[in-house]
Amino acid sequence: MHCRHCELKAVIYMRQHKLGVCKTHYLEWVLKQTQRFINLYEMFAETDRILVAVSGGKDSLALWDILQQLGYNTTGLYIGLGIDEGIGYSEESLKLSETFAAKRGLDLRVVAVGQEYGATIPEIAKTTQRGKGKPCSVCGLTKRHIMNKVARDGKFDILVTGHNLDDEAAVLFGNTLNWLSGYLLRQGPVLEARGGLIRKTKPLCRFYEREMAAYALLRGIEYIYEECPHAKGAKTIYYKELLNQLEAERPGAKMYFYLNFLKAKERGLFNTDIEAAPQVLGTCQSCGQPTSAPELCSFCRLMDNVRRET
Ligand code: Q46
Ligand code: ZN
Ligand code: ZN
Repeated sequence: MHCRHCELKAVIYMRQHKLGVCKTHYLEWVLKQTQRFINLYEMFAETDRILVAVSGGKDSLALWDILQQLGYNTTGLYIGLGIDEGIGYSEESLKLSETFAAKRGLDLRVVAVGQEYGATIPEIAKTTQRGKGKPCSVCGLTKRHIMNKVARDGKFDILVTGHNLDDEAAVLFGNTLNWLSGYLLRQGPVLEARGGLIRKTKPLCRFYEREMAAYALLRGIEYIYEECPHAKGAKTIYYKELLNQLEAERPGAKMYFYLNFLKAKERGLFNTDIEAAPQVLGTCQSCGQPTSAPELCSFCRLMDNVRRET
């Protein structure tokens, strides 16, 4: 098959767009599309200072690469979780993130949870009730806490993450299956700042996962292929598989599922007056970050627990 725009062979065919393109036109298409989404959802401005959450995976590194090419002012943030599990997951992903930043002369901030807070994610998980089973809930809580802290301390305007369409569709599927209206209301390409929580956006939310894998490959980005070992068996992975089956039968199903959800939200399908009423946020007496709890935020309560148990 030939590229739609030139005589060269197409390197990728996107069934949902009925579009096949060569390497040059694909890379150009990704940049243009990302800029279009940034404008469409009013994600950020040229002058904004952007903090990019990077994990060493294809999506976050591709996102950083795209934003740099588009000329945005970016700084990376890598959070060292201390997850090894025989494959040296954290060590390897840090190395790849550092190499990526060094090659492009970009600024990467690294926060190692173990050094900063005296216990790694698996250690925190072991010592707390919350960590029974998978460490994912303490991991998620810790990452959100650190991302917000670094963004606030560094006076960044916005935090961006590399979530792609497959991620968003899977989360949407889970939220819809359970009709979690609060989560449904908060899901979208932009999460506005409120009460000390930094504004967040997902510039890749309309790209399929395979499109980002192709982008990373064609740009020669070295990323960690392995998923975090704790991702195995996660519900979102199961939902992704189900959605992929649907997509195989009906190209574009994933994309329309997500886009039509965004349209429905815009039209006020959900009762935003009741559901979206922002929780009143107070300030944590220990770390100064926003919290809906009376004294300490959930991260500080978690770390208090860890200190008591160790
Ligand atoms: S939450 Fe769980 Fe992920 Fe943390 S422990 Fe690994 S799988 S990294 S997105
Ligand atoms: Zn071409
Ligand atoms: Zn706190």
